[in-house]
Amino acid sequence: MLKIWGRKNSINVQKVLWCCAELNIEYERIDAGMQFGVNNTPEYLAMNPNGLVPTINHDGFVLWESHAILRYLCGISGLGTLWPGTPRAFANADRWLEWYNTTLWINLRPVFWNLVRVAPEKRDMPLVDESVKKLNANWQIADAHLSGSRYFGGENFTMGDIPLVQPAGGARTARESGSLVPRDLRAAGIPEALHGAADIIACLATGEQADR
Ligand SMILES: N[C@@H](CCC(=O)N[C@@H](CS)C(=O)NCC(=O)O)C(=O)O
Repeated sequence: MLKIWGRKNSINVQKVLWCCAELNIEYERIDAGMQFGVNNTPEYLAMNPNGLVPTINHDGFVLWESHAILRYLCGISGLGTLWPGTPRAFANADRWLEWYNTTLWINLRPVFWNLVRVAPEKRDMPLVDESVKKLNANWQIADAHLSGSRYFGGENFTMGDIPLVQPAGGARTARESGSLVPRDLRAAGIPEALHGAADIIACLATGEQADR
């Protein structure tokens, strides 16, 4: 049985839970991180020296880094579906996992951190403003891509959609609160992209907010 360590309101844990839901992978989830602790214990640090969530143990195989976990799970249960079956189709999906980590998150993090984690009087608003500009340019790239493609990785739902749909929704929420003006991403509102991940949708919809 797959074991997943991580609180379910973590955006990185949610990627993994959603992937499991898509692939019908059964798992046991152990709360860890923030108020739950666990991630600072010697036992946990022996599995994941970063002390971050998520971490998985699949029949003795331990892995951390949410996108590596996505690739692993899709590799064992999603070949030909979430992990597309040709090198080019795979690369088209995989590109968005890379883009999230190397491009989008770099700009999203300061916005999230300051607006959600830091008290108003301590916020670095010049950094937020600068990051929002960069983020909007990022979202325009995603937007333009989605104008010619049903999903990020092509005409079918792939692993490449999983990290991007959620922050697109988060960006939309931030826009409604007046602090961020992202593009009108198809991904932000496409329930079809959410597939069968009912528990993740519920988690997002009921305001169990994604935290880092
Ligand atoms: N690059 C890592 C980042 C993991 C990460 O930053 N996890 C956050 C939660 S989303 C964390 O563990 N924060 C500390 C905590 O929850 O106590 C990944 O994608 O798995």
